[in-house]
Amino acid sequence: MSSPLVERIELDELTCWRVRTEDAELQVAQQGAQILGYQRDGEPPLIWLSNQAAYQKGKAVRGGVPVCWPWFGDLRRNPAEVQGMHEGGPLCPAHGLVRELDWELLNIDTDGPTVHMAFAVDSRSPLLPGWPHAAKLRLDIRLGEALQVSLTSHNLGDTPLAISQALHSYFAISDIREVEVEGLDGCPYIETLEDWQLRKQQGNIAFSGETDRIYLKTPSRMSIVDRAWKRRIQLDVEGSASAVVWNPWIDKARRLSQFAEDAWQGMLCIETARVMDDILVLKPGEEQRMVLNIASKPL
Ligand code: TA6
Repeated sequence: MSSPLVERIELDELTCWRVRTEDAELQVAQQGAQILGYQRDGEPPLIWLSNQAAYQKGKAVRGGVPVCWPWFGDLRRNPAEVQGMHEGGPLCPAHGLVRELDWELLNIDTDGPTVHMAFAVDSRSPLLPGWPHAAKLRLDIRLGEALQVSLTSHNLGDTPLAISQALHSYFAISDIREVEVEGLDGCPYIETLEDWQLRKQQGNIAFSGETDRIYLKTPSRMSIVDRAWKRRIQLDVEGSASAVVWNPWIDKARRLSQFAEDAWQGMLCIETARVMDDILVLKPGEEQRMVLNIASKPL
């Protein structure tokens, strides 16, 4: 059994790490503590990364697992408590303020065949524009037989914090027209493409057009069933009861940066989240963790 190898690499403007264990490889960028790639030997990648990805300071890389925090999506579409944390002003980017920041690498350690990396960002340094609150955000990545990603929010201030967040995971699939998402049957969801109407999922999710849904009261396990690649990407979560399911399809794909015209066919976002009626409300001193475990199972 060879011991894991961790090497620091530069991808254009970004400092990254490549982690090699006995049967898998992972790449992570210091910017956003963003997982850029994850692949297990002998199978296609599990995490999708755009073949037009740009590795530039201050610009989110298309693909991987961007961290959306301290709000998800358009701040104006968030619950009032989350909106109220922002003091207004022009800087209000989609998906919050941390995916384009360099996070601090806290440590890299190995435990036998498993590698653990920990990153953190402190909202007081650098100050997050328009969000004047004291909080610490930590991302723990554990690569072993599966990939575990934990996002921990810690309220360091003396007033409550209301946060929406997501691990905006892009998964690699054979063909969006052939895969299904299992596990969300019966869950309510917000259909963001049709006036944010509330609907209810019937059976597995299949895809035949642009899909951008916020699922609520979600279970602890959901899967992408990919028969062509003879695998199930199994997602087990803790500390989350909401998830976003997104594929841009043809027309929106043309409007996305760092996104080839046909890239919509080979990717699917299942985003482990705390959004809408599932936002994070942290009392002073409180911390809460959201955990995503990504496993590949043969079909
Ligand atoms: O999570 C789904 C979504 O909000 C989509 O509406 C789309 O905008 C996607 O995120 C990508 O957002 P980004 O800012 O990374 O281009």
